[in-house]
Amino acid sequence: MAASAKKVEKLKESTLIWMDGKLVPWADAKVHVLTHSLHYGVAVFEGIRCYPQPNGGGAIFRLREHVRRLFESAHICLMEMPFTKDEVFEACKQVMIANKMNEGYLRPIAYYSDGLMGVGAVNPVRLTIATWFWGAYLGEEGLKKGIRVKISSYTRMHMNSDPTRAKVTGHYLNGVLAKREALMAGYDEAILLDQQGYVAEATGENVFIVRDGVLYTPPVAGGILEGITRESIIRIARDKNVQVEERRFSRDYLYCADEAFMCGTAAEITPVREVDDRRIGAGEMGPITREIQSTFFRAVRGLEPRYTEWLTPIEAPISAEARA
Ligand code: PPE
Repeated sequence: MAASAKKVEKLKESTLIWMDGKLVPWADAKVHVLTHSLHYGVAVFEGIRCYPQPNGGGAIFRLREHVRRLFESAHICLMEMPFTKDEVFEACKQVMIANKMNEGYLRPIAYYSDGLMGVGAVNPVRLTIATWFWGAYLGEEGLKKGIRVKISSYTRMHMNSDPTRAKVTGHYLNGVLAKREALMAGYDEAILLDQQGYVAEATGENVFIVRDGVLYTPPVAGGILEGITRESIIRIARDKNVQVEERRFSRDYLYCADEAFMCGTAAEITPVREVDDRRIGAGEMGPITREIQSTFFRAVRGLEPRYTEWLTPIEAPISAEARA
């Protein structure tokens, strides 16, 4: 069965959702049907992962950077956030603690609530933070063996039509159409080209390729989302003395890569074994991808001292004496 079929499972609910400063039961976290953002697609959001740590607690990966990007997305969309960055930072931790979870995916979303209708209406902004358990986004098998990808017939939107730097719900029409097209054609994921025809990104991931030992990824200036996982990978690779170049490349260059992978908070680091029915490298996870993926998974789980600055513990670490 295609890896895509596994994704239609029910969401693994948590108990409480943070809504405008209060924790409410999952089933009560509702909005009005005339919520402005539902009609016009202007809501800014983040996807953040919390991973279990060696002390039994959990830690949120690169929380500061995610909160910063949430506020930048709001700034780009002229949306006034009703809470400060510090409050959102603390609220994300609080959601994990309140749900007694040390592992999960956090989804903060700020949106225009109901009140007035019309494109020009500016309703009060509301903020919600939910969490649920999300396993391997592109399938466990995909994570180990790699996925099959299709270059989409949809083009990534131009940064002057939609500010691609912002993580806005409305952008995801482009992603949803590309993803569904790819799934219906029997692939696991789509890669979109930019307005000039160069590789941009996938529907929820940034793209990397390896050729002759060098890592290449499209530059942020090309109108992609500046992924936080992407940035972490660049740092991990350079720390391993792997050369990284942010450079545009075409789809045929991608076909001829030695290795390819995609990365994102949800997808983590997922190897690509085939693009448009062309085998990439040996058709399995390549050695550089494996090395980076393994360091990344150790880093998020608190096993790489060099990267502990990326982790925000959700509660005070339990000392060895206290655990004994
Ligand atoms: N590009 C896009 C278009 C994108 O949506 C994501 C994240 C990335 C790149 C990678 O960004 P980062 O998570 O900072 O490394 N996609 C989120 C949404 C997935 C979903 O289905 O919802 C995510 O991974 O959380």
